[in-house]
Amino acid sequence: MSAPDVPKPADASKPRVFFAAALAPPLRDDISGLARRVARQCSGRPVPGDNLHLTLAFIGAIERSRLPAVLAAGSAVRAGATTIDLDRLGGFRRAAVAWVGPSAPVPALDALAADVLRTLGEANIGCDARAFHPHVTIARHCRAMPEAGPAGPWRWRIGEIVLFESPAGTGRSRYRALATWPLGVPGATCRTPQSMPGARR
Ligand code: 2AM
Repeated sequence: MSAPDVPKPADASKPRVFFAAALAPPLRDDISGLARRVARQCSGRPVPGDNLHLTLAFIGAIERSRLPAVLAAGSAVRAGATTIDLDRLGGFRRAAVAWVGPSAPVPALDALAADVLRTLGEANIGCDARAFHPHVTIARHCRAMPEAGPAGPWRWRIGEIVLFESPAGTGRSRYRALATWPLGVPGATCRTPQSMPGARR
């Protein structure tokens, strides 16, 4: 995969970025419905459909000058597409969030996250080193935790990865996709909003 032009982030100084797999319709609509139900039960706030994702590597605030290296790292990911089952509902009490995720380890998903970490490491880009616990956060600011247990299952084919910018400050803001790479297509160029049809420059 080759490195693309660098898109301009909303905050030009220090964008806060992470690599993730993003939910797309129609699955996104199903999980949005679940998010609304769970948020109601937990007295929390549902995550907007556009924001539903599974984080693969959280980089955090980074100098704008480092973005080309982050994009090159995304282009160096070699892992292929994978399919997972979202079949468990749970919560992280300390973070006051509810999530849906796979009930058992998915080696191909672990390998994808490890591959992203590898390319970031090779580019000397630091990121959150906590163990990988794959989950899609569906509700935030939960005053109660959801009853943990089986959910769905919803089958999800993860065919691409996205570099997102998370606007700092407001908890209600939408993430912005800076670039997207198809998985398992060696040599593929990433798509950026600038190169997408109808995108504004
Ligand atoms: P969460 O969904 O469990 O809150 C953007 O913040 C995304 O990166 C979220 O999916 C968040 O996980 C994840 N993330 C991982 N490590 C993070 C960190 N140290 N700080 C903020 N978000 C983090």
